[in-house]
Amino acid sequence: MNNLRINSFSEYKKAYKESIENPEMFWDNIAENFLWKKKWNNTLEFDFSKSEFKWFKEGKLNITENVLDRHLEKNGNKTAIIWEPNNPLEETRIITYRQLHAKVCQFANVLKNNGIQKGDRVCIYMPMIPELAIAMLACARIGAVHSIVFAGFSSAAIASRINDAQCKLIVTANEVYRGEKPINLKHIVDEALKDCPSIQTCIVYRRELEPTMMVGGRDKFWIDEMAKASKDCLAEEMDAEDPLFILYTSGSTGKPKGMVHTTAGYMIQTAYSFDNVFQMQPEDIYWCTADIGWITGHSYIIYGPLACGATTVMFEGIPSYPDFGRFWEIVEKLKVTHFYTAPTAIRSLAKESLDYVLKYDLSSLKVLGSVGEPINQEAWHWYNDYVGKGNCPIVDTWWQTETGSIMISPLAGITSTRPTFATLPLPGIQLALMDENGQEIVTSAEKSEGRLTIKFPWPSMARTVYGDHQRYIETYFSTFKNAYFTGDGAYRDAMGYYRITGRVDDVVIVSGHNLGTAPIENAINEHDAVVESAVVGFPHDIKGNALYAFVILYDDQNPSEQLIKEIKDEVSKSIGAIAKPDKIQFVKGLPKTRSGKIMRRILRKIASNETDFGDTSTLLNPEIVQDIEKGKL
Ligand code: 6R9
Repeated sequence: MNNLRINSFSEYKKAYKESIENPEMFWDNIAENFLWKKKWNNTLEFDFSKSEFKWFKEGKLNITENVLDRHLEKNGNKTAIIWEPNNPLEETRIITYRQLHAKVCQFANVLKNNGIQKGDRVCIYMPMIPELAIAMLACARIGAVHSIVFAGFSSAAIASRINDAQCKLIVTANEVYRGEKPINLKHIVDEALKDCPSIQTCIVYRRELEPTMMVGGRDKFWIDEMAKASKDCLAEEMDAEDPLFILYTSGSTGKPKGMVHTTAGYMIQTAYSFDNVFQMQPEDIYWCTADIGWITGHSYIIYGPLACGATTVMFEGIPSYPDFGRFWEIVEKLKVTHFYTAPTAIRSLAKESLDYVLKYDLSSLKVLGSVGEPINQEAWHWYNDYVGKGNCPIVDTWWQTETGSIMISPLAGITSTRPTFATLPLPGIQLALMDENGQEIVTSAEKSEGRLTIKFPWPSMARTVYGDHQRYIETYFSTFKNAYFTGDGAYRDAMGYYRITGRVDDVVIVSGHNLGTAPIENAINEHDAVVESAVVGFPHDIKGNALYAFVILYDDQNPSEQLIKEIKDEVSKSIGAIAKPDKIQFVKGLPKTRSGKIMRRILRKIASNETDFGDTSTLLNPEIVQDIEKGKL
């Protein structure tokens, strides 16, 4: 997409200026680079007070024609996906654009043969195998809305997501290996489907050749269904604003929010940001280590790279298997040029022997990326020195499930970087730092600190919370007038560079995963011995943050190791192992405001070994603070 590419810092500044002065013209020019079935007639229509945003109104298109068909004539034989299995002894799979196109069309017909129509929701619960990409693109081909659930989530978490979106069909796999650990996804799905009346069909990809229990009338094997399906499938004509997918993200209260992304805006901005942030050349090999179950995988393993005709690596395994050199072994073997990972992965590898990195030839690398949480100094320097050998720009990309694509990031090789700073907004992104009174901070001091907001719409923003527009309004557009509130704190230096300091709400980022504390507390409270609990994050060397649970037991209960284990199991069962607290402290009470709200601010300080608790006089029970501190773990 040569018309989209920014090639120098002065071009960046020019593009940024134009995008602010005339956003519609700016995005129009970008949108011209794509394949439309019918052109849009109004670039942007929005109303902050109703939180309604519409981009490229009346435009008609299909995203799969843009990520697949469009490349066939010139680049049909180019590799679209390189798949690297969990087990290094298994073979790498290469899938060209033409092959991917054929498989996507074929699976689209499988979906149709099973009664799926435009607008129906399809749940995908799969390991990192090419069939996951095929299934998601097949949904998009026929206008079905995919809802991908990360294949580390529990049965209960799958069921609540399926029920929220009323999915009609689920695609899964039987047994898979993560490192040495076998995980039977089909069993987890079977358990979930006990409570999911909307599901009519379950399609099972056989990842391992072992017997799989199939439920008659409901379960079908991928291979059998594919054998019956044709490889031709016309792309459904979609409206620019038709939903493309739902992806759940944790909220600070209650159940996860199904963020709804629509077709045209999402496509255009993921492609535009991918193209400019990573600055790929046609022969380059790009690898993002995220899971497709998270937004990073959606936008920057699949849609963004494929829209740009890039070669994207998909990795099934984990960084520590068979040893801590796995990432670097793959970089050497596939000659990866662009490598995009999370600070938590960097920290976990940096604590192991340097030999794991030094052993491999990493000279193919040109650009390194970071995403998911603030990257600390040590991790930044380790990444820069040992992986990039001081030669690869690091793009620290800030964005969210809700933003759909990267909002703040250096452009590789163009924006000068500053360790731990995500640097500058991409063109089209109008940031503002707000103080606690909702006033924009406009100074250009060396350190202006505030809450990060976005004061003008952008094409890839999520349009609503599935089935609950009110929650969308309240969560994102009620804290500040006429601006989207990110939930993050940030500061800006005198050059205008942004550094994200972390969440200011009750979401904790553990190993790069967004976890709401409320659902974890609910899970803990499920245990019969528990009266009440409060969960907060605290800094952790590897995970970035870990979880600390303060738990009140009934009077007749005694703390024990067994009880700690049972409480952790409750959390695993209802959310997933990732949400298990590292520390559980039994307490007599929790610090509460007079209106009964737990003062998490104080608990966060205790968990982080801080001693200055600020003003505790507004508490209902100030004496409890000392008590908790004494028993701190
Ligand atoms: C893409 C993704 C969003 C939250 C976000 C922020 C944190 C993401 C970051 C970062 C500092 C970065 N975050 N990237 N913080 N620097 N480069 O991670 O989406 O899972 O929705 O998480 O992650 O706190 O608000 P999501």
